[in-house]
Amino acid sequence: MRMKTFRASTSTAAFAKVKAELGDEAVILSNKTVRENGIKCCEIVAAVESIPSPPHRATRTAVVEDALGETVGWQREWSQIKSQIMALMKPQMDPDRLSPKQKTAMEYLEREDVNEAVLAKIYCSLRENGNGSIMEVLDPMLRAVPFEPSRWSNTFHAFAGPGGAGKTSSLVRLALKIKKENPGTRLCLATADGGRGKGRLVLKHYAELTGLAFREIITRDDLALLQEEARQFDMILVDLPGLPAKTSLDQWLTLYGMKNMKDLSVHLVLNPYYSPAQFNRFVEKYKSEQLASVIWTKLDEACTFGAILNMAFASGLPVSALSYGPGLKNSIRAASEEMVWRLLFMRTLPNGEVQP
Ligand SMILES: Nc1nc2c(ncn2[C@@H]2O[C@H](COP(=O)(O)OP(=O)(O)OP(=O)(O)O)[C@@H](O)[C@H]2O)c(=O)[nH]1
Ligand SMILES: [Mg+2]
Repeated sequence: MRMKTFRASTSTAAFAKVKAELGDEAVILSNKTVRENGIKCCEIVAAVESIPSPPHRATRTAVVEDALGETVGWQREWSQIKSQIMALMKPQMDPDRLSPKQKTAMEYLEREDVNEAVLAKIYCSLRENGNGSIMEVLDPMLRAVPFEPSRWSNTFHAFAGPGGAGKTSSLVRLALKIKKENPGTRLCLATADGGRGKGRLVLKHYAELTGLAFREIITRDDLALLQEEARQFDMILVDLPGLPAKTSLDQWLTLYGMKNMKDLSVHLVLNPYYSPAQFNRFVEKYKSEQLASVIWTKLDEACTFGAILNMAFASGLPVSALSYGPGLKNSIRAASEEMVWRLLFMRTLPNGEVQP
């Protein structure tokens, strides 16, 4: 067995070093916060049975064969099965069997990039409902739980999502909004994004400016300390980093001791204009029992909004907030279902502006 100690400014960075040097088979023996030249950092002791052998197949054909042979075969199979089901369904989905109004609504949703799985579900429900309105069918498919302290009982709220999605901005905007609307709310802003200076500084800056508490989570020790103080706060908003390519949300939560925290809701921050393949990837990467809502950002930069319905259908999660501008002021709203339907059917942002 080979054992080695790794140090880095955050758990994520230290864990990345472990993976790079010892591979996926490495066993973590300890993970703690230590001081190096007076600065807090993360120290991981990891061990591996044997040193992983480097990849040896180097020709282009070999690389392609390896890739086709080993990558998550079941995922590929599943997506093939899904597309076959859709292909079988499509001829059954005869638009002429719908009322003219229903047909127009379906065509509209298709233009808005609502995907085939959702369209098939809507079609089947419309057929079952006879001449019912499309809203009767759509209503149960989408929920909103506004991001307001009274609507969320957990103390810890982590903001997760792809790099640059708008996690830090949404967190700060929602904190400022809550502070303004309910000045008595005891808020704490926490960053687990220590490796990326900017997000941490933004959070610290706004916490200082508005007199909110600010905490830094570098390892699970810091989280444990914050849990001890949690009773002082009504809400602790935690800014997470964009996760490394091969790390899932659950793996990251486990690393930081957040996996089984009962008092934690994770909100997934997304933009509506990622490709369908990326959305599928995100559903896999971020699926977690603690995932509680989706926050949609950069709505002002999108030209279709079907992704919001697609995601609601794929994940079953409610929408909690909508962000629609680059500035801090008047650029986020706690979500309501009406706001989402206005986006989807009228391309109207929550501030009333209509997208071209
Ligand atoms: N137009 C527009 N820009 C936004 C919106 N929300 C965030 N941004 C911008 O998007 C950029 C990235 O936002 P961040 O909040 O730093 O994103 P992040 O997810 O925290 O990024 P990382 O921590 O680096 O992964 C910033 O320039 C924000 O101003 C929005 O609703 N509309
Ligand atoms: Mg950030």
